[in-house]
Amino acid sequence: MNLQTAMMTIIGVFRKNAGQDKTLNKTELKTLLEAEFQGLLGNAKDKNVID
Ligand SMILES: [Ca+2]
Repeated sequence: MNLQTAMMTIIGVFRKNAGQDKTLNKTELKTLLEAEFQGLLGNAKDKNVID
């Protein structure tokens, strides 16, 4: 994956989670992180750390 493709992917994921207002609120960010970094966050002992 080249840098341009990577950027497009990041923007796509952002848009997918940002919704109509095109900004990520705390809840949307959390959803994004949980969806995209499942393996990483799955190891966290306390899920509230993400907050
Ligand atoms: Ca939003």
